[in-house]
Amino acid sequence: ITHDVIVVGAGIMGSATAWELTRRGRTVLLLEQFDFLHRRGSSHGESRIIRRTYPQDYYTKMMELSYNLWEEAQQEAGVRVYTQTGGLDFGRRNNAEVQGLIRSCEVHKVEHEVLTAAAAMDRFPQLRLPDDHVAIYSPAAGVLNATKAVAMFQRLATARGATLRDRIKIEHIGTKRLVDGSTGVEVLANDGRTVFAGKKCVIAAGAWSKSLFKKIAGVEVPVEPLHTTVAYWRTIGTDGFSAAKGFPVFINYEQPALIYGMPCLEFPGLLKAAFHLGPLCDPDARAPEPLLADVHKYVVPFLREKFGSAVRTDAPALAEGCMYSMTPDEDFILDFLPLPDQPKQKGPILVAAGFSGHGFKFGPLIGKIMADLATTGKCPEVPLHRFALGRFESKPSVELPRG
Ligand code: PYC
Repeated sequence: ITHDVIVVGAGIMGSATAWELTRRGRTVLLLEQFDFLHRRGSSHGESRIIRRTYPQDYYTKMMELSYNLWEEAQQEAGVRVYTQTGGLDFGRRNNAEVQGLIRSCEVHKVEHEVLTAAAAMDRFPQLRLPDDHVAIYSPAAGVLNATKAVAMFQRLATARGATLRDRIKIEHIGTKRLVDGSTGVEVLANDGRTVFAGKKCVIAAGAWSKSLFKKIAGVEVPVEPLHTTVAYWRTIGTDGFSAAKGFPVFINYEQPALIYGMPCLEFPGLLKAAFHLGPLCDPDARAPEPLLADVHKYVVPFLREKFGSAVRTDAPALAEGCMYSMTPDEDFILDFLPLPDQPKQKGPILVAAGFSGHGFKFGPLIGKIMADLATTGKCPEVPLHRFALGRFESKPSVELPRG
């Protein structure tokens, strides 16, 4: 059989893409290299932040669409994966990202309040902010339950007729002439025998994107796999950090990278706080354990400074490794993959990659964009030029006239 679309990778992006395609009546095969809902990639765990407060106004705009799609998926599935907690973004008043974020909220009419450091500490007495800081409170921010969300999209796609197969590692994806004369795809598994045929293929391979693109198209794409570490911390003698009491998800705009966190929600008394970077890694050889060097270097001082003795910082109560797929500009890659024989054409293979540690909240919107591209070749609702693969091509240097 020839599937309308073969989706490679059953993390949040691939699973949401499978759902969206089945909503449009397409036949879909969703392939996963490990077990469904495994913990070796970037889509597992209890929580991810959802928010519209972005310094880049295009993400703020895109998140309006994404919030609506999360709601549609939850309605259809009859489960809730979003918990509204409110969000607090803070940093130095003159920080360019903080300024951009406030502007972006104003332009896109995101409900928010800009608080002085004193007003923020009044509202959240657990927090200590220096005078030169501001905080932006946004009520619609919250937490997405990550693994549950991936399972939700897989269940929705299955209910609408998608075929799901796990433990299928891909060896190659090539083009194939279909009986109607169009160019389709052939996906070869690494057992060397199993072949799947499709009209289109969407690759949502997360941290495996770079090696897969190189293997199938010979293209070098700067999507670097990073090993990051999430950590939970014991709070002391107060439930003031609990989501139920109104403590928000938070992001501190800091150098060399954001520190972010979530209220006590998934585990009573445990606050999540983590550093938004990590060392380069090999996704196949990486040991799964947390790496605590960055946690001690960046997160512990943050907790001591911002929450004082209300959080125990000798060691995290719980920590887990995860991966990011970082692009140099931290913008996503949503595009057609150029093939060696047709470098300029929109071929049948599409890529969704480079989510750079902040993509989860866009899951159903990425599903819609990839479904639009796979079925119509364009996505009028979301300008995609920022997410083009071509932005990484080195520009020819201007040659000065001699003489
Ligand atoms: O969800 O945007 C986000 C985020 C920032 C840092 C970690 N997660």
